[in-house]
Amino acid sequence: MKRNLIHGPRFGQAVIGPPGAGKTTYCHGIARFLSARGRPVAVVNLDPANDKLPFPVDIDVSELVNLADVMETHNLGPNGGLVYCMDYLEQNFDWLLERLEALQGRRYVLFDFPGQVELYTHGEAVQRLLQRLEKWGCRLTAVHLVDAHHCSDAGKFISAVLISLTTMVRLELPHVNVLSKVDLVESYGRLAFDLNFYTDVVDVQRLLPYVGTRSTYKDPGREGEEGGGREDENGWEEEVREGSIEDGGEGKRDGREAGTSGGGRFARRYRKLNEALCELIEDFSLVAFHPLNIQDADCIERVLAVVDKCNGYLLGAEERALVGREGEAALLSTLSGLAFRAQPDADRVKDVQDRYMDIEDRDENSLSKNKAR
Ligand SMILES: Nc1nc2c(ncn2[C@@H]2O[C@H](COP(=O)(O)OP(=O)(O)OP(=O)(O)O)[C@@H](O)[C@H]2O)c(=O)[nH]1
Ligand SMILES: [Mg+2]
Repeated sequence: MKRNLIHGPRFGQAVIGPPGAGKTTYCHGIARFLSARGRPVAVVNLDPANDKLPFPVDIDVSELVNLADVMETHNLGPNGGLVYCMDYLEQNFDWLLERLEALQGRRYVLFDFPGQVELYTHGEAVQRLLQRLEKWGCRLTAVHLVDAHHCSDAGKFISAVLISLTTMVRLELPHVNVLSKVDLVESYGRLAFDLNFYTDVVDVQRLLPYVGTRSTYKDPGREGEEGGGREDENGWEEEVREGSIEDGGEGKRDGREAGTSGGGRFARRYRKLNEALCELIEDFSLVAFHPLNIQDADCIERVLAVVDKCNGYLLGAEERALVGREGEAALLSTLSGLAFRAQPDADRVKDVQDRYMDIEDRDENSLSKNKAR
C-alpha cells in the first residue's frame, strides 16, 4: 500500500449497472477515447460470467474464478454462482492487487463489474472490494449505467431510479448515473416528456399517470379514470384500450399486455406503490442522469468531465502537493459531493435530445408539458 501511495493515487471508474446496460461497451469505448488523447488506461474485467470477452482486457477475473466452473462444482444457479464468485474475488484481493501493481505506468483503471443488481443493492462483497481498492489508493467513481429504453415505461423508469438511488447510498463512492444508449431512447415508443425530465429526475411524480402503460406516451386526461374492463380472478383488469401511438390506433385486448393502467385491484395497488416510491426518490433528491451514446465523442467528453471531477482526477500532482494529504481529502469530498448531485447541463441535454429524439410532430400532450416547469 505504501509503495503505491508514494507515487500518488491511482484513478479510475467502477462501471456498474443492470445486465445489458452497456458496461463492457462503455469500458472499451472510454478506453479507446482516453488512449486516443494520450491518457494511459487499463481495462479490468471483474465479471466472471464474461467468458467470451468482446474486447481485449488487461486483467481478467476469469483467470481466478469462472462462473461456469463455480456453478458446476458447487451445484449453483447463475445468481448464486455470481455471488460466490464475487465473495471469492474479495477473499483473494491480493490476486487483483498484484496484477494492478504490475500494470505498466500509472494507468487510469476501468473496472467492468457484473450486471447482477443484487450485488449492489443487497450483497456486501462488491462494497468491500471497492473499499479495499480505495484503501490501496485507488480513487474511484462509480459509474452506474441505466439503459435509456427504461424512459419509455414509467414503471420501469421509477424502478431504475430506485436502483440507482439504493446503489448510491450503499456503495458510498463518488457516483455518476448515466443514461446509456440514448441514441435508442425512443426505440420502444415516444417519450411523454422531453429528455431533461428523465435526466434531471426532479419531478418524478409526474410519471404516475403513465404508470402501467407500455409507452409513457398516454393521454393523461385518463388519469384516475376507472378502466371499463372487468377484473380477472387475479385482480388484473382486462380492458380494451383505445388506439394508442404504439399499436397504430388498433387497441389491444389484454390487461396484462396493456399494463396496469385500468382500475383493477392490482393496478390500484401498483399505482400506490409507485406513488410511495416517487415520494422516496424525491425526498432523497440524489439521482440525476447524464445521457450517453458511446459512439458520440461529445457525449463521452461530457460524462468524463463529471466523472473526473468526482474522483479528483482533475487535480494535478501540483495542486495535490499544495493542499497536502488532508487538504486533498477535504477538497475531494467537496468536489465529489458537488458532482454527486450534479444535474446535467440543460442546454447540453437539449443538444442530445435534438440529435436522438424525434420531436417534430409532438402535440400539446407531450413535450410542452415539462417546459413550464
Ligand atoms: N445503440 C447503442 N448500443 C449500445 C450502446 N452501448 C452499448 N450498446 C449495445 O448494448 C448491448 C449490451 O452491451 P454490453 O456492453 O454487453 O452490456 P453489459 O452491461 O456489459 O452487459 P452484461 O455484461 O451482460 O451485464 C451491446 O449490443 C452493445 O453493442 C450505445 O451507447 N448505443
Ligand atoms: Mg458486460
